[in-house]
Amino acid sequence: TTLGLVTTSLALHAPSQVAAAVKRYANAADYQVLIAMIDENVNQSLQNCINELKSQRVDKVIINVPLESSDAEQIVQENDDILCLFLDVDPYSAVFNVSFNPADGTRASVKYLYEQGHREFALLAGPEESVSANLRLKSWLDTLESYRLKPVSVSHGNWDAQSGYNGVLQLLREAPEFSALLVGNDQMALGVLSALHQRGVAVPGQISVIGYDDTYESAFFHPALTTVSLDLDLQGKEAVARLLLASEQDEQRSSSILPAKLVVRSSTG
Ligand code: NPF
Repeated sequence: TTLGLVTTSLALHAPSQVAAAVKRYANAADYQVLIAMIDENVNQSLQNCINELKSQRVDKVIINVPLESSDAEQIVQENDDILCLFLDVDPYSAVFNVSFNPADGTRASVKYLYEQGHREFALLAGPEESVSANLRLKSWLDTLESYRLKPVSVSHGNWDAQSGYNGVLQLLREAPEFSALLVGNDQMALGVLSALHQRGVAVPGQISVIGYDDTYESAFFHPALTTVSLDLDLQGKEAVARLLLASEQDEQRSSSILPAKLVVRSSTG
């Protein structure tokens, strides 16, 4: 009757949207949700969160914390009294997970910009310790390479708007020769749009910007953000459904990879 959710900071739009969906779908199935939020991805504190949930008699938990496959496998091994489903691991890892295809939306973004005539790409990825940020970055690089292109610059933010704001200003200072900017999530893209506006750089006239996530607010940015749309509500729904169906038998733990697709709005041209 009670599900656990361990999540990274709910100050971040994407995880908060997933948490809202998990709660809604769990409640609809007559389950309560206990949320444990951790700020840093330290294995110890993840284990503390799991222990906290166990002490409240939770025996199924959704973990939306970035984990390398080996770390996720270790968590599973060390917690055989609680069933874990992961949301931020490599989709092809062996653990029970519901995650997004990291390649389809990123490929579509690069292809779209290439066909619009762009050849000078800058990349502003999410944090280096994030699994999903790295998978998105790798796919951007692979796709650029398939067009025989190398990015003019690669840098990292920490997912929040301030880091996007600072990140693009640094790009403009250090390697300003780009006409297209791919950003690791929409919240950083919000900061990017703000900084470019302040510097009088036209979007998309001088620089085209593509975000990632398509959170609820992204269509209301100015200009409305072109982005890779993840159905975060569906991720929450699938996670709850699969966790409730799964028993301790392995056969019922089927993972699922959800599609991501490019949504073209007004920040690209
Ligand atoms: C994250 C994770 C933490 C903070 C921001 C984002 N983001 O903006 O995308 O990535 C994704 C996960 O990879 C994805 O599976 C999903 O859980 C989403 C909420 O967070």
